[in-house]
Amino acid sequence: MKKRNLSLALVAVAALVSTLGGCGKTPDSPTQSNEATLSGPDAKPGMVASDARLVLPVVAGRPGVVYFTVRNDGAEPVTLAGVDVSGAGKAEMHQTNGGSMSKVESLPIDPGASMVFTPGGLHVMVFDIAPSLKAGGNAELTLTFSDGDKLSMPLKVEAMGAASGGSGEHDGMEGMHH
Ligand SMILES: [Cu+2]
Repeated sequence: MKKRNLSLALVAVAALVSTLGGCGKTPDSPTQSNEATLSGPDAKPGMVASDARLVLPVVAGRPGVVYFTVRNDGAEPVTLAGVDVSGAGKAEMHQTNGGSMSKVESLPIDPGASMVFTPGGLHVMVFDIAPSLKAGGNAELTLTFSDGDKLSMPLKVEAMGAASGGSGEHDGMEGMHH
């Protein structure tokens, strides 16, 4: 399992290098310069994120919710310590448990593990959403890790109910455990 994930990571590195550099030289393993490429301020090495979407609230001014998947392809455990959505005042990680939800301050991710933020489970609650964020548009989701590294990705903006019919988990705030 570990070996397979390492292979995937190397494939990802090779793909990124060929995309960015086009130098025609694909190294067998990450070199110093590759690591520099991947460890920029907005690309934590070994972390892969996908499927990020922001579901807008039905009523303007209420919180929205972000779902995404993040995978640790690195060799070390990491801890997701915060989230940020461009155009929003505040974003918090939450965990839904049955009918209520609680705030998640930090989220450890083991090597090879994925964290899936999905309706009914982990999610990001987004407050003070700017009117400029409209269904069909795009924003940016930035993850901040406990070591200060960040990972940014495009965020699709959707209307409530567009994809799943809505989970209802953000219909009310009475279940919050703050
Ligand atoms: Cu929530």
